[in-house]
Amino acid sequence: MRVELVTSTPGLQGRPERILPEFAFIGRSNCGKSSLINHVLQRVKMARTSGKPGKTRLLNYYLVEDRYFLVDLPGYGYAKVSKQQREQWRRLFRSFLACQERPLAVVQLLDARHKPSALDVEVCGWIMAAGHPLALAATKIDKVGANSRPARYREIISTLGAPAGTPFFPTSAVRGTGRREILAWIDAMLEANAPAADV
Ligand SMILES: Nc1nc2c(ncn2[C@@H]2O[C@H](COP(=O)(O)OP(=O)(O)OP(=O)(O)O)[C@@H](O)[C@H]2O)c(=O)[nH]1
Ligand SMILES: [Mg+2]
Repeated sequence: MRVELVTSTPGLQGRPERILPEFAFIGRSNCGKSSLINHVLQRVKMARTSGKPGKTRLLNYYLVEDRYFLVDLPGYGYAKVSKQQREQWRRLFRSFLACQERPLAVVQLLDARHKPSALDVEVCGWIMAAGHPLALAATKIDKVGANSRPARYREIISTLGAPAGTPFFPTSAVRGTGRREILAWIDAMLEANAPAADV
């Protein structure tokens, strides 16, 4: 798989000039976005990960197969940031979603161990309201016993209020689960021209 980190930028003005379909990975701080991106791209340390929340501070654009961008976004909901930083994140993410010139689909990641937070629910609402294709990924499923998983997945979907049929991927970057399914979804979206722009 040909992958290249093309841009790391704190704001929207630094996004790549090239317009290609974008698949953004979004979720709480520490939920495993960067790890899942590394797993999907089959790179050990392409996206930087950390045991401490708040690692990814920039929008990182990975060009994949010269065909689309995977975008690693800073996580939300990290308690130790100032109100001002929180507000900044909110503005950044909302304008990221509002931009209609770039075809965008969003994968929202949720730690399989926890019930989605109020902020997860709010963010999911923004994505749906913006009209972008949405998929959900439960992360770190290796940390949940196989018997409890179906109930956790149901809780995630019902708490978020995601519409029936929303693609849902159980994933584990540690065990290597979910890569094939996510890549198949991305391929299907590209073939259907689904991340569409309004221009
Ligand atoms: N057991 C397990 N741990 C994981 C998995 N994915 C990520 N982790 C761990 O969770 C922590 C956070 O992972 P990151 O990928 O840095 O999380 P992130 O969502 O990018 O975090 P921010 O950039 O801070 O928003 C790290 O300690 C990872 O090793 C997984 O599938 N299973
Ligand atoms: Mg990260």
